[in-house]
Amino acid sequence: MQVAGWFPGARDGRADRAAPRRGAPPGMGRVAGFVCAALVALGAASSAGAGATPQLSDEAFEQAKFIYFDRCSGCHGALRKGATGPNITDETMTKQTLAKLEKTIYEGTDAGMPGWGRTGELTRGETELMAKYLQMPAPVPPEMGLKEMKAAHKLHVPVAQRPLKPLHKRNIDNLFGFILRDAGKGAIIDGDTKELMGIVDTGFAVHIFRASGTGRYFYTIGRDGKVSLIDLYEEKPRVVAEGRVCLDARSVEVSKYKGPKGDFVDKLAVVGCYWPPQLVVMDGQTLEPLKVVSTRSSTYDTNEYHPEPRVATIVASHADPEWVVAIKETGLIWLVDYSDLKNLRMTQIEAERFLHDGGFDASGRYLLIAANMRDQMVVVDTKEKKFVTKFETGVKPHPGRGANWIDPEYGPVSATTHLGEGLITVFGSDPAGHPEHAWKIVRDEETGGPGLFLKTHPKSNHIWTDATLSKEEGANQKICVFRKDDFDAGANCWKATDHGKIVHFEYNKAGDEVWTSVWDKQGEIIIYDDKTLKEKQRIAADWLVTPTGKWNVYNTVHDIY
Ligand code: DHE
Repeated sequence: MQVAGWFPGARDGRADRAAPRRGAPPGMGRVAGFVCAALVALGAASSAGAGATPQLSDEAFEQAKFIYFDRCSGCHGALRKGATGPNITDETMTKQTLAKLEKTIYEGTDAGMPGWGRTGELTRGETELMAKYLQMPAPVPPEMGLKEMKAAHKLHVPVAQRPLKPLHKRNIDNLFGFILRDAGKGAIIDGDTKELMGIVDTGFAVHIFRASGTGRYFYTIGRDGKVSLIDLYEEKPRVVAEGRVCLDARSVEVSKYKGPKGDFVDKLAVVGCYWPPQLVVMDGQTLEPLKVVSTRSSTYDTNEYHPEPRVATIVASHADPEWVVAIKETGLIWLVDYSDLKNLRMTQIEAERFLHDGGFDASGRYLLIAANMRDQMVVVDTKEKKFVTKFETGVKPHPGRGANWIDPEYGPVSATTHLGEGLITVFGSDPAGHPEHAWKIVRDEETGGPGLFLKTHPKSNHIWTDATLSKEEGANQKICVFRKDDFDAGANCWKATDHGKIVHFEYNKAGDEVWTSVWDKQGEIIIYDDKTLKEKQRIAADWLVTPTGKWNVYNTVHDIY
């Protein structure tokens, strides 16, 4: 089976989201919604029996395969065995009628699945196609090893030819990397002047940016497994190396450790793949692929083999030369020691299924990560390399990297918002100084609706939340902000846009401005004064195609959130 070409639109690793595929009906180029909180009703068996297995032409099958990859596999997995969304293998799906499946796909469910037709993202024809596709056996995507990765690797600028110091006078610490999701591009913006420094080609529906330990480089990972290395020393930021190490991916991280065990800053990078389920270690300066580690193993609780344990969050430990890697389907946290790749050591910590997103507490010692389908937050001690605890918060916690601050009554706390309800939950996160509150919920408040992200900064009195997933009219266009010194007063909410939806926040380096995105085909960036909550600037431009996530160099290097 061919690796290149498995997913149409991702053929050469330079997928152009705006260009419809062969045979793709209009609409395939539109803004993709949040795929995650997904097809729950599809998992429920219906008493209505189904007919014979549907047949599709090769072209229709390819089209359905791509739609599945683009919209569904994030939640249900390439093999459709379920994770954030339920199992939707053909055995389960043929227990339902095509009409029922179409209704669910088109209308969505109360359990959180977007109505793909209702929101205008799938046509009636595409919905019918997908219902049929789900009743057919899931095609198994090909594997990908070092040979294929080496073939896809491109070193555009060898290290020796890169500038020794910045070729501009900008403040690198305050640069922002912005995702232009459906354009398959990333924008670098000067946080001081608000000028666009440049736009670079990244992967299809690029998912996150990470800054290197020195802050000189940004790494990006596309949903198609394309990884790009962007040099911020250049006058116009440019991709100096790129590669393709998976067919489906969401995470990339760098080696950040410097201490008695060595200096690994900017030495290595790692990509976490959804498919094939594996970790890929690369040279941090060239992206040359070095080592592939499969994540296929057994679930932490039932000890059953899982063929598709996907890599969710990866963070670089501050305690040791290790990556902290969340393996979604097995519910394990791996601490992968990158100091000796030939004799790879790893600690496997039993946590919870299905691990998704998270970040550090303020001390940088504890990983706080959501097991969102079990409604739990999990705490792992990266210094002692041990599971600490897990506790229920609300319906499908989703902290992004999270938010840490000092509560006037409870001391250092951390928080999460939720995909399944408009709720922010605050819990103690200082076991040394405030053991009585550690890992216990100390406050909660309503937000503007089910959301994706929250953010704060040590210098700010505010916590910002979105309601991107809310189905209530206009709610996903609002921002709700809480005060640290008066949290119980509830949120101050306002409508920030009359088009698209608000998603994700990031502070500037000084911690006095907050940047957010209007996620729309023709999107915007809104910059707020954090003290007054007044809008300072709104950037609207042709190049702002579906802006989603954004990262400030300094805050990303230092895990400030
Ligand atoms: Fe994300 C982080 C997976 C849908 C925007 N997203 C992450 C991480 C994972 C993940 C594993 C953590 C990476 C890390 O820290 O190493 N996201 C998934 C999915 O599987 C899911 C649910 C479905 C899918 O098919 O992709 C999904 N995510 C979305 C979106 O729809 C969003 C809103 C827009 C998009 O680009 O598709 C989106 N995800 C983000 C952002 C972050 C993220 C902005 C980083 C948050 C941060 O502050 O670091």
